[in-house]
Amino acid sequence: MVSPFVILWVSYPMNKTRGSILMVLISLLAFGRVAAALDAGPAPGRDARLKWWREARFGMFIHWGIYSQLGRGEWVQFNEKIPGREYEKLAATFNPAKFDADQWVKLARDAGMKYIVITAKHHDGFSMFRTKLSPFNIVDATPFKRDPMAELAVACQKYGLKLCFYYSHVREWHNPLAQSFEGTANYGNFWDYPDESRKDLGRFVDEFAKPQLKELLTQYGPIGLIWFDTPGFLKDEKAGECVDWVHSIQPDCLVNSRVGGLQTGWDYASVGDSEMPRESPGGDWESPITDNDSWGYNSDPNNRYKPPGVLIRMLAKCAGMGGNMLLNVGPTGEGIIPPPAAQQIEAVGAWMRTNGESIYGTQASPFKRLGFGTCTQKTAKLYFHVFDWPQKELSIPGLKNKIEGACLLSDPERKALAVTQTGDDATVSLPSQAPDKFDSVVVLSITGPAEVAGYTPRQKFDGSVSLPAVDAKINGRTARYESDKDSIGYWTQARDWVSWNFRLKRAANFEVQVTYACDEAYAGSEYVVEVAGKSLTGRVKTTGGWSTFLTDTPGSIRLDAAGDQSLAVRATVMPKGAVMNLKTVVLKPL
Ligand code: H79
Repeated sequence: MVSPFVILWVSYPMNKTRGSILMVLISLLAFGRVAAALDAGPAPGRDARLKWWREARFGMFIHWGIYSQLGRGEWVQFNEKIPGREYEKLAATFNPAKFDADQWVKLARDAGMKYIVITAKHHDGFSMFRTKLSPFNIVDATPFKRDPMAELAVACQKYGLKLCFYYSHVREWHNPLAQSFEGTANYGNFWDYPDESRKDLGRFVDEFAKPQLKELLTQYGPIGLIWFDTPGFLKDEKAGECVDWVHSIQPDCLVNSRVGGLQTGWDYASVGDSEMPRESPGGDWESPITDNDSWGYNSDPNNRYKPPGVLIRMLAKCAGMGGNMLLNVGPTGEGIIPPPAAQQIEAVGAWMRTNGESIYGTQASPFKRLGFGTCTQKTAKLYFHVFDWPQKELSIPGLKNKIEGACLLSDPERKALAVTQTGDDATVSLPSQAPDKFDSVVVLSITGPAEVAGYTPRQKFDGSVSLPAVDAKINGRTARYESDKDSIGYWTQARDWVSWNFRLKRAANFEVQVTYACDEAYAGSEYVVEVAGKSLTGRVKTTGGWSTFLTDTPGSIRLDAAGDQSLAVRATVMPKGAVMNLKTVVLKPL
């Protein structure tokens, strides 16, 4: 799986002195089990339950609680070790006069989202709904006195969205029974409740979490899904009980994978927080992605909101990998969605009104990789999401189906675009201007289910050929593709070598550009690039580290024959224990 370390680092910029080891441990604890869990098999009723969710592809996540008043995220109590007595005072001042359920749900609806998932109770233990289980709740402990979940249920009904709840079933800082110690770290409330022997996660789940879930599942009509988080050391058996509990109260309510560790039985997988997988994790999956640097409201003026182009492309990429995007907003203590967030989401909505057909109810791309963007599909339709608009034509590599027609999704007349197909190579003529700055969708009608040949890199319109690590054939013992660095690493044996097949349209003189990284202690290997019976030699220099990539140009080469070619990179001399981390070989026409 993609290292959640990177994602956490991005999501939670923190003091570097806390160190990266901590981050790795956290990642393993929070998400390390998701990869294994993705293999959960079908269970009775699961397909039926998932029908709306598979169609939806896009939802809104809302992190809102009494912490929103402070503007330092939902972890503020833990980060600042605020004593419970002190933290409880935040309830007395919580009066979100500007909260308007209708407005929030309408914003989500206008953005093209089909469900909202709101924090019913986060780790701070404050219930944002009417509950008999604890007086520490929005109805009984605040001057606001209203139950926002009841109001959201009405609005969701009105706009046709599914209401769903985030519920922290394991980690809690208010209830003294909740889990603290998580093996290597303690993310519980150890400042108010230092005696670990008095904690009892099993009792917490049975006596508190389950009864609260029952309230959530009986007070607001049909609930789309329960979004569990941070299972920590919850026993598989207990996690299974939580799943069964939800299904026994509302059989159609979905449960995400973070209910527990390795166990099966949940309905779909949540990947890491703000994780954008590099390739499809397979199965039914969703990525929770926040629209800024935080989940709960962050008032820091340096807080960055993701621009619409980033959000639109993330949504298309999720859909292109067969998954959903759950886009988070953090409303303020006054109850408003921060205006920059609302504006970005409205812009995504404008794109969705034109291009929603290429997102809803689609399936993952049949192509392993497309240089210009991604692809989604429905029966007899392929939607190419073009992020980087090419000059004149779009080349589609390795499509075996007959193409019946092509058009731009944004064109109200659906004017036909010219298509040429030779063998499994297809090109679609494009207007010179991209219809959308971020993602223009080209629709192909095809016969039958999409059939795609193994990917062979093609010469681009500008005559260049790009051979990325991900498409290389790796011949040998230890060398392998590393997705986190998008390069070929572990090249520790001189006899290992890599090669690519590629297709040339026009003969030319090419400069050979090799992009690699090499740590100082390992520099000095000699490599050769072999193509069409010719070879060039280069020496590996240090780039400053294994993830710092530089481009080397060992020379130029003439390729005469158009057609299928093959290029290999080998090591001839390896004085230290490794060759390089090889990212790409590019042939640039001179
Ligand atoms: O609800 C959001 C997060 O609060 C929750 N999941 C998403 C959807 C989450 N809980 N735990 N984690 C994520 C991972 C733990 C991150 C931590 Fe930290 C890093 C805990 C301590 C260091 C972030 C930075 C929180 C406090 C400091």
